[in-house]
Amino acid sequence: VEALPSPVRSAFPTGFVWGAATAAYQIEGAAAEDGRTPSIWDTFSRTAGKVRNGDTGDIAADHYHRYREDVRLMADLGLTSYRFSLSWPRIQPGGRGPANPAGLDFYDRLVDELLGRGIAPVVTLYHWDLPQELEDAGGWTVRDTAHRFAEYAALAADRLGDRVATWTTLNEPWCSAFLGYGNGYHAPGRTDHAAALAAHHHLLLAHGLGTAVLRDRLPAGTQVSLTLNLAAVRPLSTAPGDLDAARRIDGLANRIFLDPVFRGRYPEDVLADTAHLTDWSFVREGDLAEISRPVDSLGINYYTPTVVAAAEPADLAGPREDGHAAELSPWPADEGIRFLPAEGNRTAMNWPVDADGLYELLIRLRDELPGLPLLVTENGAAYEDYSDPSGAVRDPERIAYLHAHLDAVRRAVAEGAPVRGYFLWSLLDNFEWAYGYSKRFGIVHVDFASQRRTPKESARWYAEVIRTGDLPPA
Ligand code: PNW
Repeated sequence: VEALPSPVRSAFPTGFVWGAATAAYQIEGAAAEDGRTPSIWDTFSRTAGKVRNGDTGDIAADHYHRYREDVRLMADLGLTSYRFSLSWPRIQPGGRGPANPAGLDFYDRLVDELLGRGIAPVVTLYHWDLPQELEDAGGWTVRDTAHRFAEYAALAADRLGDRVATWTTLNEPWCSAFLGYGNGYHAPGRTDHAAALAAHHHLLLAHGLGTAVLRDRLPAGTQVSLTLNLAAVRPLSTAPGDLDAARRIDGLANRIFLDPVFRGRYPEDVLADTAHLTDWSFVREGDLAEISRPVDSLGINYYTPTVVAAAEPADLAGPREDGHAAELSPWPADEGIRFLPAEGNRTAMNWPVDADGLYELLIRLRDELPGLPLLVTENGAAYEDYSDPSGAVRDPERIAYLHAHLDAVRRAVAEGAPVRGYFLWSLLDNFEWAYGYSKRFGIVHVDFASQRRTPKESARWYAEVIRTGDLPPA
């Protein structure tokens, strides 16, 4: 580190939001309590072979019963904000009809607990737990689901809008559409790239309709946002084939969201690249006006960059040499594209650590969406479980990961990227989707047998960053 030119060192701006993030299905448990009905993740996790070790979110980190203790942990960390999601089937069982008061009561108590400790709630309406009944009626592949979402948004806003100042419609619609309906790695587990593109559009429509509802019902000044897992796409080389692969994946990861939301149109090249899968007739007159309603900020989740190249002729030639069937791709229309790991150490997810990707993304957004406030709504890493019998949990790799990424944020801020805050993923070890409890992203260790919480060394490190508003010397 000493040998490198020293980066611009400036503390984070005053008022910088220091947060941590979670999602309902990953931490709450209480899957069948107080009127909650199953979501697609309950169904999916009960389907053999979909989630590692057959894990489910039935109990998870039992946050539904332990939220007071968890908010106390947040206060000990010095968090100024907490990003969490609402469980749609808890608030509106079955995804239709009136609100379930008992479900809303839980979030009401949680919000009050947070505010009582000076922590600002940042609410995500949809972090992947679609009511199963709506999936049975077609899920995100049908247009009606977007209207159902707007109705659900109204129920949540009416109950919590007087105290929640920041709302996010969707978390990572890329995952909902392309992992949920494309390769089926996530719920509902469908494998149909044309359906994934329809789902993509209806998710964006839900964002637009939901934004309208929130604007209508929430007090003036309430912030409405959307969180995307944009990709820091890099071509392997400057060879024309590699550059074209990067253009195509940039289209399917980034511009397929940014263009409709911020410019009111779908990118022509993406429409052309996917024309053999769908004619996009699910896009109706007026949809793009709905989708491009102004938002107050953009949330970005970042973990690792995406390196792409043109496939080598051998890759296209038929069965793989190792005899295994090629894995299904989440990407519609990625024929002829190879995905390569970036350089760098790997986390327990096998995701290479590369903080420059976050810097590149923030600088790009600074340039392409001038003036739009940005929030890093997720960033963090899974590592092995280092808990030891003495109770200490040392996680030096996580500290190094966070240090590098916060430094990337700081560099981008110093160069004018309007980043207003950072939410670490995650507060607690939790249900890591298809990986179940086998991957731990928390800065607080959870013993899933006893539900005992133990702050890891990274939690103390983060608390110190928050306290000083600066990074310690590496
Ligand atoms: C995000 N991928 O998920 C989610 O928002 C979190 O709920 C999750 O726990 C976190 O990142 C860590 O995984 C992703 O395969 C899951 O590209 C999978 C992918 C991306 C994001």
